[in-house]
Amino acid sequence: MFDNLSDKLQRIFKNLRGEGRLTAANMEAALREIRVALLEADVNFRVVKQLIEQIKEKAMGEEVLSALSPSQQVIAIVRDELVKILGSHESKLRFANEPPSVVLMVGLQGSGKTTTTGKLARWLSKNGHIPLMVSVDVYRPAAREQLRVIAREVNLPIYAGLPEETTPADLARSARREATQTGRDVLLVDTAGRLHIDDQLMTELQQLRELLVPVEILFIADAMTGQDAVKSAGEFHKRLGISGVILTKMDGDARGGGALSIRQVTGQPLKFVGTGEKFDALEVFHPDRVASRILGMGDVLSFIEKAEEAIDKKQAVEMQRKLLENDFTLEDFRDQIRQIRKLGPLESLLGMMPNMGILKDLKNVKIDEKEITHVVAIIDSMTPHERANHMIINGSRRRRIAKGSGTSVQEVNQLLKQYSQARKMMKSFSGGFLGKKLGKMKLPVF
Ligand SMILES: Nc1nc2c(ncn2[C@@H]2O[C@H](COP(=O)(O)OP(=O)(O)OP(=O)(O)O)[C@@H](O)[C@H]2O)c(=O)[nH]1
Ligand SMILES: [Mg+2]
Repeated sequence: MFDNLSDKLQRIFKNLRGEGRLTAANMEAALREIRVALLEADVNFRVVKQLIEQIKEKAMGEEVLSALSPSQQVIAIVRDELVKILGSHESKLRFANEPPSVVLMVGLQGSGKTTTTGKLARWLSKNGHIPLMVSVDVYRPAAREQLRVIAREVNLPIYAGLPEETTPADLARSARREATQTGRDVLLVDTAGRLHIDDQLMTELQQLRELLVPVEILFIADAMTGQDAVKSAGEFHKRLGISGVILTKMDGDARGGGALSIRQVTGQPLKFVGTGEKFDALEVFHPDRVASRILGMGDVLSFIEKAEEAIDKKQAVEMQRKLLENDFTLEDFRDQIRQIRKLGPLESLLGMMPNMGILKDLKNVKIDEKEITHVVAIIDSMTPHERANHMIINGSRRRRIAKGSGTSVQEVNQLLKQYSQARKMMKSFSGGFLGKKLGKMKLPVF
């Protein structure tokens, strides 16, 4: 997501870098390009207009008279304004004082309500909550079964309903009772979707709202429908009063304009984004990090957070230190290879890394399990001394290591090459990474 926008903005900033100082003329040209880039990213035109006006006002005003270079100034201003339209703070999920907190999942057909209910239940349970799910979609025979299957997959409970419970209200009421009796603190209510916003759907949702008094009414929108998602969020808000939005299928929306327009157009915050079909593909929406990601500054924070989920905190801090200090030995390389398997799809990690531009070629690298086993065996066959200092591994040591690990000298050579490249890459992360070309790399990690 945001790939094109990010590329374009970086190019604009690069051009500004050559300018000695900001003038009305070069600023005007840059603003024109920024405007086009935003519109091409499918950002709502009113949002673009406002954004450009604000950037202009700031850039032309006294705030420009600082020690920063023109491109730094513009980046800072654009970033601030982006954060403003995205919402200055992340919008946390709200909880009721008296459990269970009821969360109503609403939206058009196929937007991802049921899938996101499963993802959110998983996210809640990972964050110290005890959720219960219920589907009140009584219209499509397979709908409730779908949530049952999902509940089994994420290994979390669902209220399945009794045969005589045939209306959404019946099911919702019983589910809430069950949540109270079994000490579940959040009840996620998956509702039926419609092709269009119609009165019947709205009446049903209004009834559920009155019955359940939900603490959150989350509008689930398909990001791939672009401005339509923004528009229907606005309509739902008018008629039902939503408290937040979850944009799904961000993995399929390269432009990302919906995410950039939701808050401004609907007045409601984007709380999460769905980034894949798997149940862990749900991310809290952090406006500041997303703004940084769009501007190509990477998203080291999201990366660390993701790493922390898989690796323990202490290790993550250590890894971060090593990344920054370039103190990255073969032993770390091996540990990282082991851990990377826990981190999930490489692509989603790479998207969060700084300077994605350079790393783009790596997007298609797949982790080969067999290769990992070999790499681990090779490193295990080294002496501690060798692991700490790869420079001493000469020809005879390489032969010994190959023999010891049941691999070949070529494989040992290849591994050492990969390791050196990884080190180089670490260095490029830790500072002065701009402009360094990494070239083609074939790595089992990163
Ligand atoms: N790639 C991708 N697919 C998603 C994401 N979220 C949902 N999907 C897919 O979108 C399709 C529809 O999802 P559902 O959860 O059934 O949508 P729904 O809103 O419950 O649909 P109805 O109940 O028919 O209104 C499924 O194939 C999901 O796997 C996402 O973040 N990324
Ligand atoms: Mg559904």
